Order: sequence, then C-alpha cells, then structure tokens
Amino acid sequence: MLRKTLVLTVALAVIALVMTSCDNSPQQNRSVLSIESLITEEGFAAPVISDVLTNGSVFPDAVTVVFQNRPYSQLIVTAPDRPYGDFEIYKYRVEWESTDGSTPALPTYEADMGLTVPSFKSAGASVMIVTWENKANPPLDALVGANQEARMNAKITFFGHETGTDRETTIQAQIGVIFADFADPAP
Ligand SMILES: [Ca+2]
Repeated sequence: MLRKTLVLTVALAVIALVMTSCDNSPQQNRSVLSIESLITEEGFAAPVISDVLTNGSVFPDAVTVVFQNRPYSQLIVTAPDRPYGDFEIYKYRVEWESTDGSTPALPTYEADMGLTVPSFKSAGASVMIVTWENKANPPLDALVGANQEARMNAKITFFGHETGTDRETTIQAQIGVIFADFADPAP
C-alpha cells in the first residue's frame, strides 16, 4: 500500500517537472513581448485608409505600434537598472494578402527599425507599411483617378531579441488596408 503511494508520488513529481519545463518562457527569454496596440496614423484601430494619390503627390502610409514588455513570471524579479530583460526590436517585415479576391498582393517589404522596449514598460514606434514605390507601381497605380478600391491585409512581423541574448524573438500583428484614390483634403 505504501509502495503504491510512493510510486504515485514519484509519477506526480515527474509530471510536475515536465509541466514546469513546458511552462518555461518562450525561447527561454525572461520577458514576454506583446503588442499593446496597432493603430492607423489617424489614430483608428483599422483599417488603414490609403490614398494612392493625394493632391498630386504620393505619400507612404505608416501605422503606430506599441509594444509591452512584461516579465514572464511573477517569480522573476529584475532590478530596473539591469539591462537584461529589455527588448530590442531591430527589423520588421510586411507581407500582403489580397482580401478583395482580385487585386494581386503587394510585394513583401522589409525595413530596419531601432526600438528598445524596457522591462516592465511600453514603447511605441511609427512604421511604414505602404511605400512610395508601392503606390507608384502596379497594381496600385491603376487606382489613380479610377472609381475603384483594393483591399489587402498587411501581416507585420517584428524581429527582436532580449538584451544580452542573440536569441531572435518574433511577434506578429496584422491590419487591413483599403487602397483607393480617395477624395483629397483641401491643400
Ligand atoms: Ca486622392
């Protein structure tokens, strides 16, 4: 009887150990990066209203992303002045998917960025998702002067690492974009 109990206890201990290791932080970082908000330049959640030509000029479109860096576990206590635990975002990639069923997706765009998200804090940046080249070339240039719109989904992947490690961490967000030659504001 005693023996059975002992075996059961050992088995439970093994399960607990396995669960603990599964529960370890993603990629063994001590912090977890999450996206607090992703909004348009006008301050809306979505979609991005992208005018392909505005008063005769082509302008790129950006979104504002805010990241949050919180410790993975309540048990982890890092001194605020310790660099380890901060996140550095150094690159992002925009991949497009057509959602109107006819317009071909824009080419993938990648750019450098430099944003530090301190431990226990939030930090934001403006990132360009639609470039001047995108609007000056097919399929978007065909929308100039046309009474037509194109809809796409921008999947944005941010690349970063926790300070003190080379381990790459990625985090994704997406936002819908409507392209058209919208009415221009008064110049
Ligand atoms: Ca316009």
